Amino acid sequence: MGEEVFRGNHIYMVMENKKVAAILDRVADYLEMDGADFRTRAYRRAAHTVDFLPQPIEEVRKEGGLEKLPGVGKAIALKIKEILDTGSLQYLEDLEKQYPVDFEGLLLVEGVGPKTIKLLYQELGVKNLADLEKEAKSGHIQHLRGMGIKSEKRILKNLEFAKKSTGRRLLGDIMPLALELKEKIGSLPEVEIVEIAGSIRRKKETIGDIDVLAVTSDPQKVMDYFVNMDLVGGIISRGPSRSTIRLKDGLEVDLRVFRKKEYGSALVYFTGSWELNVELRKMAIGRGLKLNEYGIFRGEEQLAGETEEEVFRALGLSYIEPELRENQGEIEAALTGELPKLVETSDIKGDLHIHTQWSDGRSSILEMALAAQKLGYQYLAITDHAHGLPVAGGLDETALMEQIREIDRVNDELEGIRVLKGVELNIRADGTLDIDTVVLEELDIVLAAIHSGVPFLPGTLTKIIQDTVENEHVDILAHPSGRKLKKRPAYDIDLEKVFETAADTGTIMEVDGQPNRLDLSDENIRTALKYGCKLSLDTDAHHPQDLQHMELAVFTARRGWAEARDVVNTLPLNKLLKTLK
Ligand code: DGT
Ligand code: CA
Ligand code: CA
Repeated sequence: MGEEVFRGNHIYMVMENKKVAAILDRVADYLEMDGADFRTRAYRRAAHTVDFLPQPIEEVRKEGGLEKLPGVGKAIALKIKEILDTGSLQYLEDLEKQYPVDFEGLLLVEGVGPKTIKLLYQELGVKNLADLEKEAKSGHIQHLRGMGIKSEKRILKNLEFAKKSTGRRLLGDIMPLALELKEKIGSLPEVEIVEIAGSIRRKKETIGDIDVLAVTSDPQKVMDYFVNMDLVGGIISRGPSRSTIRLKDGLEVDLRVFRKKEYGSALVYFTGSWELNVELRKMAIGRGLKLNEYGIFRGEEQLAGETEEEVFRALGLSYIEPELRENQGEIEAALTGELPKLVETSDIKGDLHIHTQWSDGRSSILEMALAAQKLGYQYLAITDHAHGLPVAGGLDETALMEQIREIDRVNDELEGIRVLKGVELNIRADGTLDIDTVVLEELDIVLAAIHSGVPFLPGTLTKIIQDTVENEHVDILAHPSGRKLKKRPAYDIDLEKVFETAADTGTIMEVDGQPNRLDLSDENIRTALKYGCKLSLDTDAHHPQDLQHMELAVFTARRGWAEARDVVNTLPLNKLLKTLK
């Protein structure tokens, strides 16, 4: 199963596409300083298209296809060509000169967007996180137009959070890059085996660095290749069996080479976690053995080492999936044969949280349905935002009824997949939902969620969520904790109380697979399952390509010890419909 990540056709020229996308996105950030308008949206849309392109952007350009890409017109196509030719964009450099601020850093702070950055720069000269902290602490921000004591306090709190997570990257962002590296190194004829280890293999939500293991007949040649790849920004160390490089975007990559008979023990060791390694080593010592990255030894004799299975077996353990290797009970379960049979991507039969152009998505209902069909799904639920969420252009009752009729038409057109009628309700500060129950009764599925910007009274949130979960129309609580990775912690909710109510009422807890959400978290999932909750693994897709994020939801669920039977969207359509309220 460790190899599951590397399945699929992810092998694109991630770096170059990402770079172009990042530049276009940054232009959008600058334009948004004066408020979002059609230009901002055009650059955002183009950036998104390039980011998800299934082939190198250079290739598209050679085929003369730039202007045919969704969201890319003449003007932006010219800008893309300039980036491909020169590696930068004059237009962006001019904007940067006008506002010399650390956008990247400042945007990490939840509640600080381009407009606020402009205000802070013009009024207080804030250029970076350090300036921001200084001005917030000395109480200057509360006096700015549109700000107050509350927003100043919130900035300070979110700033602390952002500072803590700097340096780590999102699994969803790094995974494609790791795959590309694996592909590159694996393409050398001298390389017999190559694998990504470390936190990426354990599918941790954030990643410190990339750890690569290889078995090769010619370490020298492989190391040569590794430190000279075009992605490399600098060499930190270089040796015959281990080298460390820094990629151009700052991320570090370790490559270690081993002999084939050591590979399994090396993989166990460098997959970690550290905490698990310590326990395994103790177990070995308890049996009069020695365990390290080269194998399990009795005296000088290697008893096991070539495969992970034989290393675990030598310690009396059954195979432990990488996602479970956190020393949180998996050793005990492996000793007694009680490890869970973890849910897999191939178990998933549909996606229950999808947005379209009807609210803030980018594609039509039909486009999303066809994309879901390509993944082999039996169903998908269209769950656009309801109108209580003004930023997302949500639907009112009339629009929702119209969408229901449109879904009927789409279903008539399609065969082999069913589009379910749904909505993502917004939970208001008084606990009410933003669509009339008469209309809710017309739907197959109802999601409810809290969204940022709703002014809940302190201490009321847990009760409001519990009431929502009890609501006879609400099937799924979407992204229950409300966290945004690297941006903001979970809302102040007693999730255990929510799980208890959810288990009682049969309300499903979502695992939202957006790369910056992964909400519920692995830890929350384990707790929810202990309470007897069911899960729904969703993507919250706003674009057909986002449907790929199902993998991230599955990884997170696996880290939470979830089995297929815990997950409602592993059910075939008829059984799923019976499970919904
Ligand atoms: P990261 O990179 O912070 O996301 O987390 P990891 O788990 O990938 O950590 P990393 O890259 O420092 O090391 C990879 C694995 O190698 C780690 O999970 C455990 C193992 N490891 C490395 N050095 C040691 C060590 O000195 N002792 C033990 N017990 N394990 C080690
Ligand atoms: Ca690592
Ligand atoms: Ca490392």
